[in-house]
Amino acid sequence: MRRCWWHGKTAYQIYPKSFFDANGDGIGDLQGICSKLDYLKELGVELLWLSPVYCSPLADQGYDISDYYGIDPRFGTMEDMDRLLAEAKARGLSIVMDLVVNHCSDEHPWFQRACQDPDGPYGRYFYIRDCPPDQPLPCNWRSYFGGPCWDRLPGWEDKVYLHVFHRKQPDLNWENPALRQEIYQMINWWLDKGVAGFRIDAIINIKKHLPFRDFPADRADGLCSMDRVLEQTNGIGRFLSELAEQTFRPHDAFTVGEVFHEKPEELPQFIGDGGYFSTMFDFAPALINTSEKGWYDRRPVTLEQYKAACFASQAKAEGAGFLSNIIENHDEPRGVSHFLPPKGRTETGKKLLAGLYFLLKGLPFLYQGQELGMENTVFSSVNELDDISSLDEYQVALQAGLTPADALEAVGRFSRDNARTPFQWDSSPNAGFTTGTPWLRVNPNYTWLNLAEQQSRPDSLYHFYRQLIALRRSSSYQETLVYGLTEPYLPEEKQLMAYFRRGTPTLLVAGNLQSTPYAMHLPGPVRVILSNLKTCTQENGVFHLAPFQFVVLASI
Ligand code: TEU
Ligand code: CA
Repeated sequence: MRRCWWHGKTAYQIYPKSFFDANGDGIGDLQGICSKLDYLKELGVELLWLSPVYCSPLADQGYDISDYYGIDPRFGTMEDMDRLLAEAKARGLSIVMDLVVNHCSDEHPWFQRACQDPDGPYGRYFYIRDCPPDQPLPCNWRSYFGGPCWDRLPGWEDKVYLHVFHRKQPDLNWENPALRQEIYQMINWWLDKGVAGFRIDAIINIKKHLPFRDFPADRADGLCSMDRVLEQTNGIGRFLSELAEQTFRPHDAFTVGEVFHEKPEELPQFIGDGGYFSTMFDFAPALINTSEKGWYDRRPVTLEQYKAACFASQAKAEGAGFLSNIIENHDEPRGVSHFLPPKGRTETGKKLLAGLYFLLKGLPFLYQGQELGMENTVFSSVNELDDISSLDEYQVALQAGLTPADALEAVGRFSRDNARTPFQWDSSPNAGFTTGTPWLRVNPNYTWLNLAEQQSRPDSLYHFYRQLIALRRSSSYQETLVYGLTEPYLPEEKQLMAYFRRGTPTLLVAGNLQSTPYAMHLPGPVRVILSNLKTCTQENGVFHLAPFQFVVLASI
């Protein structure tokens, strides 16, 4: 594998709306991020991915862009952005922007012009079809946020436009070379400005299955999941290689694709040497136990399943490319609430999960608040849900026959809002996030779960993450932890998740997945490099792992 400047770094996702509010309007902003750069530097992360801060009606929290060249006033100004870039650079931090080019906002001038003149040049920026009200829609695909992915084109009774996400997110027509050039120009403008690269949103959707046609319905609504459609869609490579050639490659930009459902044999084309992207997220753990029926039908995840998913991905990526590892992001429940069994939801268990995912091969990403072990919040009413996806899933659950209370409980476990509650800085009102009223209710546990508390306590999860990040950067272990092969150790042991990272020296990463002790046979004499517990007991070739104990061992 060709070595790249970003391989040894740790990445951190900022969800600007919920990070830090500098002006007291209840919404996090760019000045807020700027004021916390020293904090991030101290944590040790070096690549900062910002969820969208472009001009947007915020129907999908910024993933609906109305001006790609502008900063939304709620987040700040272009001067704030320039300052952030400069201040980050001065600290050796790289800014990675979110690139949302499968769709834009229905308030983008392109779409407004398309509505005025569907047959004109901007009409061809979108997918617009003739469809009188008494005719079936061009196809029966279900939007990711529920309902058909076609809506009436504003101002036209007999025309519809495609939106695979929300109706306020019309899909851009990548078949149109003029649209593609417009996008490349915009990307190069940002790269020339000094951003290090992009996290690329929902990119697998840019190639449509054409001509539009129905797929077998998979729910009573007569619609078909986009996942099924994508499985049968081919030919995205042409767009992605052109995109990389005209933008990323000449800038040596860092790119991480949000790619669900790539075809397995395509991995080297996506992230191998000379691939479309630098890396892409490994969503295998996030997809465990997902159900075609909806969130209400999802069973809890076990750590044993988590282990199997991680090992399968490590094997798949070896020799093919460098994946990015996460336990959560702004679309997922909090990792500690989702992956840990109830008995493991302690600081010890949180450190176990942290260590197990962080030391896998690949680029580790932290999502804001993960370093504190921020947890899912409690929704006491459907009115507390802000996220459009959660509101749709609530309706799906009701339609499946759940009581309102059960529907709320089910949706609450997976709601994207779990990750979007404000960052918990300290125990002052609103967790120190804002002096105003936060746009989304702060998790009430901030009184004890907050950064200030953890900074003051050397054995906190926050300091454990700092150790992990420092370990991966250290001169002694970086080569092993970044490039060493991952080789599962005793994989058939249900209670254990352990793997070697092969190198000089080879390290053994091991965790007890259950609430009972576990005696792990050692491959040879070892010393402890890192542990989530003070006491480490080994005798006669056996390491006695306490419940949820996590260790990193090196041979002696
Ligand atoms: O997500 C793409 C995506 O597939 C998810 O929306 C997923 O289906 C959903 O989260 C399930 O609840 C990206 C962004 O990460 C997400 O925040 C946006 O809403 C979406 O694209 C549209 O831009
Ligand atoms: Ca603000």
